[in-house]
Amino acid sequence: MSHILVLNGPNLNMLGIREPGVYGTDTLASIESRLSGKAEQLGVQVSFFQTNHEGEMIDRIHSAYGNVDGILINPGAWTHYSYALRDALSTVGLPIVEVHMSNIHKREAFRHVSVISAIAVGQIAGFGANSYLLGFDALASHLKQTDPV
Ligand code: CA2
Repeated sequence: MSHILVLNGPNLNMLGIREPGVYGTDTLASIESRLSGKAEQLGVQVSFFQTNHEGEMIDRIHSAYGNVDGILINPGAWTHYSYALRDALSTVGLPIVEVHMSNIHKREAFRHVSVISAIAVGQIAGFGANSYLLGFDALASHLKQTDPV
């Protein structure tokens, strides 16, 4: 059974609590519970982690090495500038799917750049909470294609 680690970066613990106009009314806990349902449907194991601390995120990614098959990540604002996060993701060599609730390409110019995309299988942005479910589906089917047993 494939194991997917779902990572969320800074401020995403505030989902559904502040700025519902930009990021919707779903809380991170409700998104994680929908992902757990999807994982069960697909026969995939799932683990979750959120932090506001870059070093903690990097440590979690290092400990994923050898223990999970793929990573679904919303890196939050780190997306746009964290070479340390990109290096950590690249170092573990796992398939990565990058997700964003908002369409970062139609927001401020600084959000148009992702330093993560180049090391990801792909990016999904702009579908609100559904970006996570679409990204999870995409990663699960990518893992199935690369390891059909
Ligand atoms: O659209 C996304 O998912 C983002 O990754 C969200 C990040 C933002 O910096 C990226 O450019 C795009 C921000 C997450 C902040 O989340 C909040 C949630 C509720 C209230 C305030 C912030």
